[in-house]
This record gives sequence, C-alpha cells and structure tokens, in this order.
Amino acid sequence: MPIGMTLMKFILEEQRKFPNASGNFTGLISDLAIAAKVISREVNKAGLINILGATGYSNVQGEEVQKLDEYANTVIVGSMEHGDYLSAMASEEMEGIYAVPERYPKGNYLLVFDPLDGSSNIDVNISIGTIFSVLRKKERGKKVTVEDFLQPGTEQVCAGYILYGSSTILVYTSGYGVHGFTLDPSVGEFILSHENIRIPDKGTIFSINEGNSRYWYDGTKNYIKMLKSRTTISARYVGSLVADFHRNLIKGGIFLYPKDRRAKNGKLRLLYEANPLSLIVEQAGGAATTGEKRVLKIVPKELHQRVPLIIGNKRDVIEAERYWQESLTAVV
Ligand code: P6P
Repeated sequence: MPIGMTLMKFILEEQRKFPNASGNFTGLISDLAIAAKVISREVNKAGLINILGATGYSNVQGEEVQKLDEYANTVIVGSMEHGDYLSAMASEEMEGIYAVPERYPKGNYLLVFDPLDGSSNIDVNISIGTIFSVLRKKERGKKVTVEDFLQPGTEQVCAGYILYGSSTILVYTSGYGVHGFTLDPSVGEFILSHENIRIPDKGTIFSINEGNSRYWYDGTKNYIKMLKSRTTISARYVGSLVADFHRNLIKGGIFLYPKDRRAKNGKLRLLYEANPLSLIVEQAGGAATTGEKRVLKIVPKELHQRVPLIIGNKRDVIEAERYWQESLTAVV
C-alpha cells in the first residue's frame, strides 16, 4: 500500500509553484522534520532513560529547565545550523540569538522556536510540543542582530508546531493554508493526514487556567461567566499550549491566557508561542488577539517578550475581545 503524501513530497510540490524558489525553505523544513523525529523518539521513551526531570538550573525566563527541554534545544540547533538557509536562531532556552557559526554556509532565514513547550508535563506523560516560526532577515549581507528578529508576526514566512501526543503530528502554514502531517514511525516519515485545516466557525470548548481567577480583570471574569451560561460548553485545559491549541483548532474552541493582576503582560511569549500559533489560526479561518489588538500586528520590543493571548474560532475571539474592551471603558 502506498505510504501516502510525505511532508517532503508536499513541500516540493509547493516549491514547484514558485519557479524562482531557491530550495532553501525546503531544506529548512526537511531538517526541522528530522529534528522533530529525533525529539519524538526521545519524548516517547523519556521514562526509560535518564532524561526525565529537571536539570537543576533555570532559563532566561526564570523557569526550571527540564532535561528534555535542553535536549530538544540541542537537537534543533544541531540539525539546523549546518544548512545553507539560516543566518541565526533564537529559542526560549537561549538568552540571546545564536548566529550560525562561520564554518557553515548562511542563508537569509531566521528560526525562532520553543523547543519543548509544556515541559512541566513531561514527567507525567501529558502531550508536549515544539513551536517554530521562520522570518526573513531584512537586510542581506549585514551582520545578523537581535533587531532582525523583532518583526511583527505578519512578517512570518512560515509557522508551525510538532505535537508529541498519542501520535506525533507536524502542523505548519507558509501562508497557503494549514496542513498536518502525522509521523508514521514504521517508515520514519511525516504523512499528510490533515490537508487544509479549517477551525470550525463555532466552538463548544474554552481553555483557561481557572486557578488564576482570583487575579482576573472584570473583562475575563464577565466573559467566562457568560461562556458558562451557554447550554453547550465544555472546559478543557491541559496546561500544554500546543495540546490545547491543536484540540481547539480541530474541534473549535477558544484558548485564553489573558493578562491579569499577577501576569501583567500575560504569560506566553510573543515570538515563539503567540505569533506562530496566531498565523496558523488566522490561516485556518480563526483569530488571535491580546484583548486589545491583533497579535500579528505587535512590533516586538524584545526577544522573550510576553503577551496576553486569546486565540481560537473567530466568533468567540471577537466576543471575548468585546468583553475585554467593555471592561476597559467601565474602568475609565
Ligand atoms: P499555567 C507551559 O509552561 C506553558 O508555557 C504553556 O504550554 C501553557 O499553556 C501554559 O504555560 C500553562 O500555564 O500558568 O496555566 O500553568
């Protein structure tokens, strides 16, 4: 039986639509897919080897680095730095940018990623994920600096994630729809399983950490209270962004990590969590806002900047934004 449309065949078919394409993008995705397969293999046997648990130190975010976080970061950097498509990388696990070493050929793309999001769930066997975003360096030839990464999400060339769950699925968009590829471990290939994903117009799921409700502003309180009054509504919160986002993308729903009296700018990072998922959800017909503005329009001020994130099907996101705006005017 044919193994179906592999990720590489799909990407090559996409590339043929652009006669002037250099093939660099294809190389980037190909090497990223290899890194994903290696990470998937380790995630799926983490309990059997000494890779569970924490490293004993914290990252730039002040969060405890899990061994698998560090491992995933090393695998992605090692898999990508030798290709001729990148100038530099940035990651949740690295304080500054990582310029491709002089010994390797360079390209014009920039890769920014969260190597293993939701890593606090690793030791309890809950799905976790890698999130990635690809930008273009603005000026060819110039030495790459952190400013090259500080572009609004609308400038992303590509965005995606790999969810290490009941199966390993790679979902990406390059601006021409959202497509999902499920890893077939028996052949070691990502096979097209979800072509042209569209988020359902109506959702019956909301995802928010209600443990934070004592810190919520009225806009969040009033919106969640309204949601709970709906006859068909379910609360689902894994505590792993990629898992919560992917379920809502497929089934319809809204995920909220708003700013509150404790998380003054929300918790999630703009460049390698909010922006890539916002590009995906918009390409799938959904929406993503901070409560006050479209996420993809934010001009980043720093690499690890945090933003509030309300993301999902358009109707619910617009309604959540209305509640947020009303609470702002009520305060004035
Ligand atoms: P909380 C995981 O640490 C993460 O960055 C996201 O994956 C997840 O959505 C969020 O934080 C969970 O945060 O505060 O609800 O535990």
